[in-house]
Amino acid sequence: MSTRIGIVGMPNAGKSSLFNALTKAGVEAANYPFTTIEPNVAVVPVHDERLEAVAQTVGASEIVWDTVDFHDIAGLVAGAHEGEGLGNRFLANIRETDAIVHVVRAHGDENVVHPEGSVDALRDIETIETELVLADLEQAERRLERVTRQARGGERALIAEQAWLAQVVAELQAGRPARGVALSEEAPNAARDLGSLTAKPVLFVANVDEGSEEIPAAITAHAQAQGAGAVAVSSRIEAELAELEDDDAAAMREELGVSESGLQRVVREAFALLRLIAFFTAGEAKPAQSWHLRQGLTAWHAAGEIHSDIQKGFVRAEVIGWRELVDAGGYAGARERGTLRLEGRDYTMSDGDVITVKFTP
Ligand SMILES: Nc1nc2c(ncn2[C@@H]2O[C@H](COP(=O)(O)OP(=O)(O)O)[C@@H](O)[C@H]2O)c(=O)[nH]1
Ligand SMILES: [Mg+2]
Repeated sequence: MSTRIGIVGMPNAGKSSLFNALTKAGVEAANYPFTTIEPNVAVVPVHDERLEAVAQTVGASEIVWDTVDFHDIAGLVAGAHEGEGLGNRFLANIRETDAIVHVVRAHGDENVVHPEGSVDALRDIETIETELVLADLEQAERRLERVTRQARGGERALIAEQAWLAQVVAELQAGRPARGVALSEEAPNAARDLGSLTAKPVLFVANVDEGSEEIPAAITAHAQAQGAGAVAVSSRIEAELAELEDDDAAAMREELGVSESGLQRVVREAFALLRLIAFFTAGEAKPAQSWHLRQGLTAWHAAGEIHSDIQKGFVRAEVIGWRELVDAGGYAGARERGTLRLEGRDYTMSDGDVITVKFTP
């Protein structure tokens, strides 16, 4: 399943500009496997040079990139948890995402109105975080009430969940995010069932002045204190660059002193945050494809990413690192060299593995 990321931030922070740049990147890239795009969902292919090398080596018919869905979530203002503005709908939208990108205004363009009248990154971050905490608190209190009632029956898992929820409520009441409360071993699904917003990984995107790539120190410090990531981009420039042809965009980047695509940086940092590794499938005259998987998962999980039938019928997997495959000039060469390995379902996947799953249909 593709990874889902919600973009949040104050009004006018630059969310939609970032989103438009992402959308444009998605539409322009060849071979992206989804055809229906909701107006506030950008499907962004995750470019990976390793797959290009693999595809060429094995003579693949085409390349199909794995994608990330970015959701532009409008309407987060102070009071959103009480349903101000589009509040509640917006909150329901981010509950379903895997991670949050928090866009923070850090550029000083006076032509862009700030809802609070001045640019202050930390104040803005705290406004948004407070809304998320309050929304979670409401949800956690409601769930605690319900689970407390259910736990009267004496079931151990429910008693454990009740205790865990009480801790979460206390943490949120103190104004702190839910991710600070350790998961409960006796109630392993409690966190998933609560679906708290403040337990999701966060990437701060500092929307900086054109030509700058520096993350303001206050944002770096705040991100570090939370175990969150941070990158700097200029949303407006990225949106403008996305309108240009590749060559023109590269030339303009050079002129501005902006190195790599800010969008690629956002995608890469988001993936690092989610601890995802990439793996590939590729064969002669077939599409070469990239996929993503949580670090530490197995060949069996990888099979499930590709297709549930392939996972169900899993027999064994042929696995090789992308570099070895390229060095050997293809599968036949790799077999001769003995670098193509047979692995069982419990094999832990590595970043850059190329896998062929043998399965019984
Ligand atoms: N100077 C400058 N203006 C920006 C930048 N990013 C966004 N803006 C402008 O700020 C305004 C609000 O941006 P938008 O992306 O719609 O914000 P949203 O409300 O968070 O979706 C628009 O007029 C944008 O053109 C930026 O990096 N630099
Ligand atoms: Mg917007």
